[in-house]
Amino acid sequence: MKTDADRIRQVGSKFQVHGRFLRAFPIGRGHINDTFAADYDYGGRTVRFVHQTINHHVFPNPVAVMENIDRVTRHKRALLAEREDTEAGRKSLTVIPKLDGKLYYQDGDGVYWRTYIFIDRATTFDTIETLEQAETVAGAYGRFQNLLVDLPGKRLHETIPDFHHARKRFDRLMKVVEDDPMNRAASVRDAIQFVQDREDVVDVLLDLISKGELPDRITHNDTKLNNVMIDDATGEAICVVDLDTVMPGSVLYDFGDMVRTATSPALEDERDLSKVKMQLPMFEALVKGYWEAAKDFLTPVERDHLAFSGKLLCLMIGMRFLTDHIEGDVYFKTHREDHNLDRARNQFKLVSSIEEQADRMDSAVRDLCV
Ligand code: GN1
Ligand code: MG
Repeated sequence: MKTDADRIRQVGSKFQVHGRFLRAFPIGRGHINDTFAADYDYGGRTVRFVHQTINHHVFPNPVAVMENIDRVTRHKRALLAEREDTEAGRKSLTVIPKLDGKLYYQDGDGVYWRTYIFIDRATTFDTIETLEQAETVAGAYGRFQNLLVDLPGKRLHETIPDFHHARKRFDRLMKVVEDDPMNRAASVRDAIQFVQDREDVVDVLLDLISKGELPDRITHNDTKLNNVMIDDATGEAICVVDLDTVMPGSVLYDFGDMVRTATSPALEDERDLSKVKMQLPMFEALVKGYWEAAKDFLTPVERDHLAFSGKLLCLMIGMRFLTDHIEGDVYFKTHREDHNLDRARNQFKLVSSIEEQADRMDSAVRDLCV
């Protein structure tokens, strides 16, 4: 059987990586793609690259994914170059093309791969530790959105159509409950009920979008805490990564996902729900960091829904985990029995915690966003 190293060596040889392959090892904790770092000897100096799959069951059009990423990262590097930023190479992902210039490689098993320059001397965090981190991360995503406000050219591809369409996510859950292919619905009635009790939440932003009151922008759409690389030396956010879902959307989906992943002290799959809570000081730090970076383009309607967006995103991702549990764990990678169910219950606990503090969150936004 082929080892990871053999497989990665073979993948690496297809890209414009010209050193001698030394070693490869898995990195990253994503639920969708497989990610490896690989070292190459460039005449006595070790250079590290990232080779990563693009899950084409999740992203039906990997070519479109890479086109989006290429446009966005080029735009970002051009702006950094304009500012004569000497760290430009670490502040943006850099796509390394295949030998023939294509942005991806499809191997003999049909798996799509892409290659990036590895960003060194930086770390990502899975759980929040300090208020400074929350502020830094929110600032990084705010600046990322700001940078894309005037991306020239045609609209970006929608790499996963209706990705944050909460109504469709809700309806899909109800459909899966009805079909119940694994006979799991009966054992999770309480979780299903939790969602049904909050059906009104799913249409709030969609209604604003259809009335033209919420702008269509370019957003990251996966603004987890651990998709921002923090510089080891300075503690500053150096680079926003995981650009697969960069596409048109509402900035509120991005802010909400920050609230989801950066205000709870526990991991997304923590089973001890007493540890799962929305910490108001972390929320305030997110608002501060985000407002500073986004105030120039944010509309009043966007600002007024910042607190709400946290609740929506926790509910929406929770619905997706629950759907996947009932369907038989076909979408998110799982590493233990009932993993998706644990994740769903965790997210619903966060929804409840947000509901308890909704007024305080709204007044924090009013106080800080001036
Ligand atoms: C997935 O693979 P990862 O961890 O980057 C998912 C996100 C979810 C997240 C939950 C394309 O992202 O939408 O919020 O898991 N990405 C996709 O942790 O579905
Ligand atoms: Mg992702």
